[in-house]
Amino acid sequence: MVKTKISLKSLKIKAGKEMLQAKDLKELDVIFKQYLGDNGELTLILRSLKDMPKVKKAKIGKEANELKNFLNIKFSEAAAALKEKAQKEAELKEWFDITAPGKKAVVGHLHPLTLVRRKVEDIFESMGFSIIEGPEMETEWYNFDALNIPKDHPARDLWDTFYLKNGFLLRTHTSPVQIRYMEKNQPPLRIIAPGRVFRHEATDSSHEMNFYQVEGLMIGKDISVANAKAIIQEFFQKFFGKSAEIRLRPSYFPFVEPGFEVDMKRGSGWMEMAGAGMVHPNVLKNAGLNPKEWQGFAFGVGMDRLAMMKYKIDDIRLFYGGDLRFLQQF
Ligand code: FA5
Repeated sequence: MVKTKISLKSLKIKAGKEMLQAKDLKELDVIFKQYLGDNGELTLILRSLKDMPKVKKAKIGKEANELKNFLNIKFSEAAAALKEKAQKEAELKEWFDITAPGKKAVVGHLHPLTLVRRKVEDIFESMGFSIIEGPEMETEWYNFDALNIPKDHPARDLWDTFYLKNGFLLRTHTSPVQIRYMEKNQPPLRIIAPGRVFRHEATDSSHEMNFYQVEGLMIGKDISVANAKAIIQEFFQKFFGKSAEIRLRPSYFPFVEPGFEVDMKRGSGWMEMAGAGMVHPNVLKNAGLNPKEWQGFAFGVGMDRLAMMKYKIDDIRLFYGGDLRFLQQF
């Protein structure tokens, strides 16, 4: 008994010393096996327990198992330390060419439609307009009824959209924001509402089913068509430069009276850029305002069309294709 006890004690010291001397994981593994491998010194002691008398077996068994746990812990600590040491040495050894050119960080940039939106916002802010946002998922009331487009009105076909299972729809224009804003804010007021809109329609080079508009609304006691024309013209000239040529063409929108379309000269022809008009009395009423007291104008500009004209892009679908060859030009 005394002998085994001594040998357990000296085994502990010896194993501890050897472990510390191991220069790498390979050496450590050899030492581990020497004690705890199949025929390791401690393994042999543990295996011999079964032949010992009961009392001795209990005592030595306890101590030998404690030593086994102790050595296992020490081995894994030593292995972790050696691993860390090896890693540090490898890092130091790694050759570093200080003359090599640095890696260029890839810097992203804004999408052309974002650039346009920011410019539009800057211009209108400089003219005293506030920037308001409305939801893309709308109710039929705000997108149609409140804008003087009741259920069976043929104009609903012009703004056909995607109806959602939850009873909402995807807004076809930014005009619902007019109502939402007037409900909560007393005139005089001037706002723009930029945002994403959706249409259930076939796409072509100038039409998308998902695009961006910016709504404008100015209400006061005596706001007239002359104000509308002046603001719209000022905006186009600030956005495109003094040479920008626009025309107002009579048109029909149920939520304005009179209504017109704003076209911009492109080459030998014209491109439709916006709808506009004097806010219809029914729209004012639907938003809780007295049309005898208040009047004003509204407009809705296609922001994709602004970007197309500004950057001379002939196909609207390029904005949504995600083609980096196109996007990296901005
Ligand atoms: C409207 O959406 C009206 N809400 C505009 C308005 C507001 C009129 C306030 C009067 C008062 P319209 O459907 O014409 O109107 O669209 C307005 C502008 O959005 C168009 O002039 C055009 O520039 C752009 N646009 C319309 N449809 C598309 C489309 N499918 N793809 C890209 N741009 C479009």
